[in-house]
Amino acid sequence: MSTDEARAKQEQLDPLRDRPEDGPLTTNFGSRVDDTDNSLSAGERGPTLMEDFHFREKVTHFDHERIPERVVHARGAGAYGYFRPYASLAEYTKADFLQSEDRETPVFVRFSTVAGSRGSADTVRDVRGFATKFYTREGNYDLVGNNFPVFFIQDAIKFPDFVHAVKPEPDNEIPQAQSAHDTFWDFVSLQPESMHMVMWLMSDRSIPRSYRMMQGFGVHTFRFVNAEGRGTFVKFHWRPVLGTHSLVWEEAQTIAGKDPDYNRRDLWDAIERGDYPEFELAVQLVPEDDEFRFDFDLLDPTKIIPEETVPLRPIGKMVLDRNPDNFFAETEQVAFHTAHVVPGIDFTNDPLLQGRNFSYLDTQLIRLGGPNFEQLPVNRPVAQVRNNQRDGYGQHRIHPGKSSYAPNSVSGGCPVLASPDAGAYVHHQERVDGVKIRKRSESFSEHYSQATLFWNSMADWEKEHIVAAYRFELGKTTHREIRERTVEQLNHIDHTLATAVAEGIGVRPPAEPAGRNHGRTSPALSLANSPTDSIATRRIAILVADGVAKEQVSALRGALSEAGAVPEVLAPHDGEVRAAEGGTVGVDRAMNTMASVLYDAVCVPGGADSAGTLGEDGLARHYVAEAFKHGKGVAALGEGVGLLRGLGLPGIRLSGEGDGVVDDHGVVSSADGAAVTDVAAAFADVIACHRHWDRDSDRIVA
Ligand code: HDE
Repeated sequence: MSTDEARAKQEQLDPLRDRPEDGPLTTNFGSRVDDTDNSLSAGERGPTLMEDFHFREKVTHFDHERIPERVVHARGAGAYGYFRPYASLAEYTKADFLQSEDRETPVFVRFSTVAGSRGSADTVRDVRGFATKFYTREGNYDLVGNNFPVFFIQDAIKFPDFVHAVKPEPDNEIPQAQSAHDTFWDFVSLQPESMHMVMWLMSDRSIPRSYRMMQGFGVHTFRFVNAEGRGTFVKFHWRPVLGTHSLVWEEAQTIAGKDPDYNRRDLWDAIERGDYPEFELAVQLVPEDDEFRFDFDLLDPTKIIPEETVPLRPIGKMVLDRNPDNFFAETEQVAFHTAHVVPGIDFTNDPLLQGRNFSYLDTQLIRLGGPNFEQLPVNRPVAQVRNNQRDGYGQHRIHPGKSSYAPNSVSGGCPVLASPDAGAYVHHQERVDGVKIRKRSESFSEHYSQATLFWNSMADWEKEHIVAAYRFELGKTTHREIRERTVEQLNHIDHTLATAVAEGIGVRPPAEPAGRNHGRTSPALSLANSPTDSIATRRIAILVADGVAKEQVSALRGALSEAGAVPEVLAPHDGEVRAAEGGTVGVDRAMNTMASVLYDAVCVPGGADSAGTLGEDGLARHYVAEAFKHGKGVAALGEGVGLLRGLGLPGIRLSGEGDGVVDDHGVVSSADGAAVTDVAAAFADVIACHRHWDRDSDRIVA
């Protein structure tokens, strides 16, 4: 962190950190303890005594350690950091933290999955939460977003139904953290407003490679308000500096078993290494006069404003540079609330947002045990808190004086009210007329055109993945009518999509389209258009065995590290292997403790003995074949090329002797004479592309 302001939150937390080395073991009331292994008993073999206060306190506290997990977004990972605007946004908002490029605001971010329990796997097909708490000088501002820009439903009153449908089924609590089951598809197939969001869910966006490589969206249209009281509609976007990248479905499923903490670990490790995740905050601004200029309602949270219609305006950058000290105290107890706003940021009448403004406070009361959760260290604002709210479980504040009401005279009227000029929050004045009515606005009634826009904007490989995802998920449903109804819905989005899905799930394809595809696209929606210019923080497995060409390993390692990647040497066993040139090469990890799916790319250096041993080793062959199957960068040098040949990678040309460096569909191979630096450069290029989808990888058995 660079400024005092950015450090304000950590300075507040510092005195609260209890370190075990600071003194001897004590009870919770401070009495020192000389034995914590044996309970006090009547005789060595006798019963435990009630008067053993240490035993009772220790066990009672343990008995009460658990709190309810979040009803949604139960599994998450958090980090601290800071946010800094690029320039003043005073023209649009008076929010203090957006007034100057010199202002750094501390933040805490929690990323999450939605459907699974606290202990579920990270890489399930799901939406990801992206919730940011800005500890501003005017109080906490929470931007509680997701990695998709739209939502499943338009009105918060349907949220309990939606969540009941996606959660494990109530009779047997199966399946965990999956939407691939009857109740989810039953609900969404009866719910055309879900169709757009479900397209996102079936796309690779729902299996991010990393929390550091996914976008975040505020989803709703919010409102900026400037010092003159002028409102401007605003949509918030977080854009990862490393680009937006995803796993493939088979890989995600394997990772769920090999490393269920994959995304959590990735975030933690990156911050520990000093590879601080960075996200740019961008906004789409719409003048209030333009509220009705779109062919959808700005208040409808199942719609995006295409970036091509209203361009993104980058307004600042967030850097996450500190892991929490204690998962429970910080990541579990952090309490976000959409109604935590600061002057200059206001709501709109989006019915989903309006309902969220109720739900988030309500849920914290049960989850964190009462109304004083805002006093928990991670939730405490750096701004001063002063009011007449009193008592309740876990009250940490001591409020001297006689009055706890307003108006009062016994305390001289204190605490006094603030004026808007002194920073009081004043709700934006918006004229509202209407009859009391339970009715969805007509302007919310069109549900397919943006799902079509999303589909039309996908690259061919993205479309293939989407069709495969629908087939997988619907293939897990047992009610035929659910499958048929979903295909009918898809036919409103695109006929080829509906047909392709129907063919995979044993449903008769629709005879003709339900409507005409409008043909519009939004290139910004495709992952194919995400930046592919960096290999920073990519994990690369270098496979070695006894007799490896040490110089190649060092040169590869050096070049890849130089470019910011994280290469690791893996061998059939831990410790070290013998080098062809004499001496040894250190091993970072034994191959059996890791898996190819945990790396972004795999490389086999030369050395006849090493390549020969690995070529006979099923695990090593599997590493390369699986990486190939998942479209990852693969490289081999010298005799290492033999291992690739042995795998018979379909449709790939490998270099022969004297061929130099060959890059064929992201498989880099080189003969003995080629300079390692050239191989490393070609390898870096193919890794930066993230994945190579034009391979014939379906024929690979990995
Ligand atoms: Fe949430 N949501 N949500 N949600 N949500 C919760 O609050 C809710 C919605 C989001 O890391 C809960 O503290 C309703 C949209 C995130 O702690 C709960 C509706 C978006 C997180 C709740 C929505 C989100 C939550 C559960 C429909 C993206 C995790 C625990 C109207 C813009 C925050 C909690 C964290 C968590 C209610 C829909 C994002 C129950 C009623 C849309 C990132 O209050």
